[in-house]
Amino acid sequence: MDEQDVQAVRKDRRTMRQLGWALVSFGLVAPALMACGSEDESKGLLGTRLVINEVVPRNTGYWGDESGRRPVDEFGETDDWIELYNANDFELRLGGYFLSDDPEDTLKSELMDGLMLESRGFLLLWADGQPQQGLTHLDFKLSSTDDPGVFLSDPAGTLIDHILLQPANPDESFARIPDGTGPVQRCCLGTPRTQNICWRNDDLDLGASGSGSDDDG
Ligand SMILES: [Ca+2]
Ligand SMILES: [Ca+2]
Repeated sequence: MDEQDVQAVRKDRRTMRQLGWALVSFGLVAPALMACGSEDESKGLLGTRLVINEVVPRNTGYWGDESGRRPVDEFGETDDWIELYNANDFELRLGGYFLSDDPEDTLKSELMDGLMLESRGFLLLWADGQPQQGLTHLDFKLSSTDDPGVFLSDPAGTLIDHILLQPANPDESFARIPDGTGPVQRCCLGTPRTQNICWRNDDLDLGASGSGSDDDG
């Protein structure tokens, strides 16, 4: 799909996107600043089997896994990341799908031909605004304070899934538990390219006594 085609899809699907965002907005009712481990109710709008499984909007490269793997891209950059999950029983071609951080411009970053996702597989995409770095690099960066969420649209431009974001601490994750179908939980650490597990303050040996006296209502 070339740039002209993308523009045509944008025009044709504007009404659909506006309808989709109206539905999304319905769930955007004054999200309070929650602690890690709390739940949101973001769900796929159309019951799609390709979903946004996890988002880390303030990645610093830390991961509690003992394997030594760190969530950094091929260039060693600690870019923010989005994990997709294919809940289908078959492999998916991801070329033509769209991701965005803007509910009013949901066709911001088109996934390119060549990106495949196996059945029950995870794919990590870097929200770094550096598409020149490869197929897994998106046209936008996430802002942990300004972006309302992450939005996934199918090749027809129809919004099929979203995860709403809230102001996040470093390395906090917004993750569906269980993978692919569950509600979104706010977790203390991400699980890049693996099954979502919600690390909570009590699970982590951070050498501190846990939450303080945040006046978040
Ligand atoms: Ca990068
Ligand atoms: Ca994960």
